[in-house]
Amino acid sequence: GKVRAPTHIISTISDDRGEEPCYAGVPMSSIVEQGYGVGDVISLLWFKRSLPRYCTHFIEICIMLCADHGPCVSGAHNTIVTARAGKDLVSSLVSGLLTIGPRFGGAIDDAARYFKDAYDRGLTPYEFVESMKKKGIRVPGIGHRIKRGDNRDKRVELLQQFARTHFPSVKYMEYAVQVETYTLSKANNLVLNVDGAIGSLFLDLLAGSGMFTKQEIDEIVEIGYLNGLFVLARSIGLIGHTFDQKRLKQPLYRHPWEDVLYTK
Ligand code: Q5B
Repeated sequence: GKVRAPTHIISTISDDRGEEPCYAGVPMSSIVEQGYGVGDVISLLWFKRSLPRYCTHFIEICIMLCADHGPCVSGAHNTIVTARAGKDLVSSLVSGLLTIGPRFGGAIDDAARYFKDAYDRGLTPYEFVESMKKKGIRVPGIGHRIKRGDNRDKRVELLQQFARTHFPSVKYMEYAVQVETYTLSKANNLVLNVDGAIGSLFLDLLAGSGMFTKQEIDEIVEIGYLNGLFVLARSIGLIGHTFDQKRLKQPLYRHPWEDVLYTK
């Protein structure tokens, strides 16, 4: 029989060999002619399937809501400083992206992991939060530098409204809200933040859409797909901040001495 030389790469998401590129088997002409959006393309390339419209719409809302949050957040600040140092677009973009992590924007996967584990094990919010405290771990998806119990994050409210209207079930989100109620009783800044809202709602999307097996959901949560939403979204804003600084011809940034505590 035929002997196939062993390949060095295995790829399952796209194919560029035919007349037109295909994403998860869907040809580019269908993507364009059938009016697919960026949420559909993410579904095909990340999840290898077409998801229902409410799911792709939710993905697009996440991308739009997280595209930027002003010049003062960690990522934008790094990008602005880098652009003002005369660096190119890619350098300015990645210097901002590199700040995304457990404290800033990159808590979505851990929020999903911890909320899922706590909910599936039937922990009360009290048991969950106090067990995290004992382990010395901050609850991912909870807490914000400027948002408060009396100044909620509008983005979180918008995501919740959309999901309550369109998702078959929002059990993980309702659990996250109960966790927030408990953490807010401890401190006013311990709100459910945008990472926690996306993390818990994506669990509801995965569990409620009927498009994923339990094993697939576990794998998605374990591998950690969801920080990708913030990375992708915030790239839009970081690119915008780079262009803004270049357009404004801003000079090299130097932090003022007065704002540094020099001490021995
Ligand atoms: N405490 C976000 O902290 C922040 C606690 C907590 C238990 C918690 C913190 C945190 C988990 C990670 C997370 C995503 C670092 C945030 C985002 C995107 C963004 C950003 C933007 C955008 C803020 C004061 C006291 C201390 C702490 C306790 C705080 N968080 N306890 N669980 N989660 N959250 N990140 O204000 O007794 O005094 O020692 O790590 O979900 O990144 O807009 O800026 O779109 O760009 O610096 O929205 O919450 O508070 O560190 O002074 O803590 O609260 O242990 O207690 P802060 P700290 P104590 S969304």
